[in-house]
Amino acid sequence: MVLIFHERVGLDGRRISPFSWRIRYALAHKGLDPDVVPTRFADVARIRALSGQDLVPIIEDDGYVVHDSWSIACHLEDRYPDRPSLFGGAAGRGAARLINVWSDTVLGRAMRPQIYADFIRCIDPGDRAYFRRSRETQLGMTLEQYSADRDAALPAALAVCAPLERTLSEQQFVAGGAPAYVDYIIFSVFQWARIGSPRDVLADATTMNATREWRARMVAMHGGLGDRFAGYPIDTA
Ligand SMILES: N[C@@H](CCC(=O)N[C@@H](CS)C(=O)NCC(=O)O)C(=O)O
Repeated sequence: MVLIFHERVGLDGRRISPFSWRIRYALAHKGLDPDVVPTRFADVARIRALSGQDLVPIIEDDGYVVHDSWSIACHLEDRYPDRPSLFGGAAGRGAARLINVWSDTVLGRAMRPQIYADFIRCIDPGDRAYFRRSRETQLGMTLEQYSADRDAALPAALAVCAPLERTLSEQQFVAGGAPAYVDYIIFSVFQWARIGSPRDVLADATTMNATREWRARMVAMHGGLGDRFAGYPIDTA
């Protein structure tokens, strides 16, 4: 078996993508140890030639190419059914689809202004101009303008997590007594925020105690996977 993981990297190999983080955790959950191809934004021609589109993560599994984190998770589940399950069956997969969409559209968007003005420094210096130009075109403003009101916006960003906090105050993991892909999806957004900014969005939130404790459990699992790579830059570049 030849398994290759094309993973987004930033400054000095930092792992900066929430989509890649959820696949990193899914691979660890399945006990799979792929060859990793660190992928910068500048590597888009290679990614396009490989997969016919521009985004990572991508998995090559014995030559079979899968892109999009949700499709990759489904592929891993179907291809390695004898290893620990990511979804816990068809109903679990269906519910995980909702969590995936919620994380990308509601949670991710709520967190983005919290970190974007800092996040640029986590990106490889050679990719920063592209990142700034592409995101500022999408947003219609500078990254700094987008994040300017983030302190005032934080309570609203955390309010979208109220159902998460309630769930985690009643059970250890989103999936119940043990973690599964739903945990990896949601955690990947908090991990992105954790690595992408020196400002901890959960630090002072008394309404987020269970989520903060869950995040610490998630960081520690799979041999401390959440701390395996460098976090927010301490350089001043
Ligand atoms: N729906 C995709 C989204 C992946 C995605 O948006 N990846 C971004 C962040 S690493 C990317 O590759 N962007 C390339 C670019 O902006 O040029 C998934 O779940 O994998």
